[in-house]
Amino acid sequence: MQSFSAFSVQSLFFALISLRLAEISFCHEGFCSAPSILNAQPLYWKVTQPTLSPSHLQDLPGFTRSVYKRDHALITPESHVFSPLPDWTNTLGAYLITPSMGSHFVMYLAKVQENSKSGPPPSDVERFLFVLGGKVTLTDTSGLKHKLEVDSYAYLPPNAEHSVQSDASATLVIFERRYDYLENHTTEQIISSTNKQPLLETPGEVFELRKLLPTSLPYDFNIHIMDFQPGEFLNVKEVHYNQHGLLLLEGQGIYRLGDSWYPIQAGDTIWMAPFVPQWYAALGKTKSRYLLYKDVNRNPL
Ligand code: UGY
Ligand code: MN
Repeated sequence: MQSFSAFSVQSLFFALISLRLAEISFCHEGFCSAPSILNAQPLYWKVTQPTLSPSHLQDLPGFTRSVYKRDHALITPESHVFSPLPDWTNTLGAYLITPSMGSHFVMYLAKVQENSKSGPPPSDVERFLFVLGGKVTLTDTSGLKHKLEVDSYAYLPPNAEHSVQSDASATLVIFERRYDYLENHTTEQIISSTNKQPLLETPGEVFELRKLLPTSLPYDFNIHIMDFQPGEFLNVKEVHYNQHGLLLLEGQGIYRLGDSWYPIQAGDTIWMAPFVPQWYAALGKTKSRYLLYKDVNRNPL
């Protein structure tokens, strides 16, 4: 028994030595890299095993999928630039869509931190905020406090005093627009969450649709939540007067904007100017969900 185990240890030792020698002699041929016991991956493995995954390409110096054109923009996460949000405390913001692009609204991400507090929007500006991560407390005009968790949202009419506070980090996406007043109409504060909104009819289309704001006349924009299963796409190749700000919340697919076709994934933002041809097809293995700003209820003249 003893001689057998001595033999096994000896043969294992020789096997290892010969493997190592084989490795070295292979390396002498000039094709192999350093022995794999030192490196997890052979040298230059990315050349021979390229991946087309966009997240992998984010490692490439100078590479971004972001695009900025006259009638549309794609802003992807590796391009986000955060700086302190004016009038807010302990909050960093990244403006993704602003009127300098041609939009009549702003869309920005706000990363609130411990002991943060929002600043008010400019006068006559309405605000819509949606929680993407963490929790915040909204204090409304009447002083009532509302806990907002992921997937909940609030609409604040123009000049409605309010504040958003947090004692931990959270991320919001916010839309603001100078309210387009209509005689004898006013909007009201709305606080709710996506899952409380009913699914709506989408004649001629297959995606699932929820609207987060009332469709009545006073509201000059709405926020749609649209869900597509992989393989589903817009039937209408849309060209319309309305503008859009889009945040892909889940999934991946191909967005057509004008004559360009973009692979997109969760975290991407899109600006669509009036009349830009637009179309989406959901791909991958999980559902796509996007949040979409759309101006409504006003005569374009
Ligand atoms: O309602 C819309 O305009 C929406 N279907 N557009 C879009 O998804 N690009
Ligand atoms: Mn549209």
